[in-house]
Amino acid sequence: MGRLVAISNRTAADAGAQAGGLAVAVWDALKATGGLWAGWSGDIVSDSPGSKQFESEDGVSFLLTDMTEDEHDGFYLRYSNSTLWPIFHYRVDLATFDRGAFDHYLAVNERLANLTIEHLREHDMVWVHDYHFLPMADALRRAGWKGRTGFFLHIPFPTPDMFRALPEHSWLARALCQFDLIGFQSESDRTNFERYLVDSLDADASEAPIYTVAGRRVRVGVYPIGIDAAAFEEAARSPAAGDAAARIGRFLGNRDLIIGVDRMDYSKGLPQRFEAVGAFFDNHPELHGKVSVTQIATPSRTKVEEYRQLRYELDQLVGRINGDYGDLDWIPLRYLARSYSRDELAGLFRIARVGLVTPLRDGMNLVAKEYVMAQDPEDPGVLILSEFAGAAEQLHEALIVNPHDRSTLAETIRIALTMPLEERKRRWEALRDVVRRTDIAWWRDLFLNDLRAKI
Ligand code: GDG
Repeated sequence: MGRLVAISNRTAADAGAQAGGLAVAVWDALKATGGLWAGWSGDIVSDSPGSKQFESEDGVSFLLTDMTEDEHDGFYLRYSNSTLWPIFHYRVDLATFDRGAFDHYLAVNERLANLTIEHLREHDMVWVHDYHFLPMADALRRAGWKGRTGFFLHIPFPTPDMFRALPEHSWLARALCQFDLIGFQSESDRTNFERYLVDSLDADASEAPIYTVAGRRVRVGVYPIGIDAAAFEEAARSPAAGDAAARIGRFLGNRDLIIGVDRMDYSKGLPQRFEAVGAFFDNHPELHGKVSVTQIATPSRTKVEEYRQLRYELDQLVGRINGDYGDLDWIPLRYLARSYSRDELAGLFRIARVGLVTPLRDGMNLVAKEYVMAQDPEDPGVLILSEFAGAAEQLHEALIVNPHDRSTLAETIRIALTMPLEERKRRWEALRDVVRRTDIAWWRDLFLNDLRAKI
């Protein structure tokens, strides 16, 4: 049996990625067959990027390359995060288009492909992750690789019209078809991609979900990513979780907590969420002093201008809402622009009466699943979830909302706060069952089984 070879921008070898669910799943899969993990070292050098290879104690090999400043700027900051990310999240208004950035994007894909292929063996299976590497299979094929190669997109796939806003859409989609299997988070992402294939690339759909594009067969599928449900449940009962809950408890007194935890990203709908919180306090003077919202917004991509503007906008909004509704002994909306450990987050989720997960677009959203697993079975909180998160296709028993609809979101917060225990339990048990059943190991096996299967 061949090994598994994973390619992703960040790998478990770099501390920043270590806590994530993806790192855990890929790591477990690689350990099982003594695999290889290729990606970026996290280092930026002024010229001639080096690469290194080393083996971990678990027998997993890492193959990591540095990036030059120009590559980091063109490949990562500009094409990946200022062109693809906004378009795939339906924000064509925020996208920048720049041929030079695209050239760097291709060059980095090609360089990593050429480096990886030197280490590939005949029966290996390659699993590529996310929008940074849409052309990876194409680059590998051109370097002579014929083996099984799959791709998983962690972010949404936009509607065909939105995708066509990318000047390079047709080239990118054809390159993507060099994979054997393309996996999406949700049915809606898959449908968007299939429509694009048929309408724009004239794909033969008679054997769907296998499509023939320019004589090549490619399979598409839906693989909603999960979390390590058991580990998160445990994290919520850890000493660090208890300490975090006790600390925030001293601030809260007997007030109810509403929690949000997101990377500070415009896709997460934070300004809209804050506006809805303002509307909620406006509509419910009787709840002033009785409820407090805490939003943890972990700074992200701070070198990209749109993210700096978002930070500025959030600072202003929070100031206004607390100025309007706060009192001598009460802060309605607390906003913490910093990160906490996974255990601490789990502790905060556990004591929060309501979890607010209201992205404008999200591939899946793991916070929604983490909030569910952290709850106390005897007294569970209520999840409010955006209909535009991939997770909404699975978590039907959440209170599903349109994050743009401020007044309904405000009203949903009130409904969540006053929901009777019996209904909270019923909804939560259904949610917990889904999150447990479709956990990270389920996701990994589902994808890898399809990748292994003949097409
Ligand atoms: C992309 C897609 C898809 C957040 N703050 C801290 C922290 N986090 C953790 C959360 C969660 C993860 O980061 C965020 O995952 P999400 O899924 O919510 O969102 P993205 O980062 O945008 O992830 C998304 C995902 O990929 C997986 O495919 O679901 O749609 O956009 O685990 O808990 N973790 C720690 N401290 C923090 O302050 N330790």
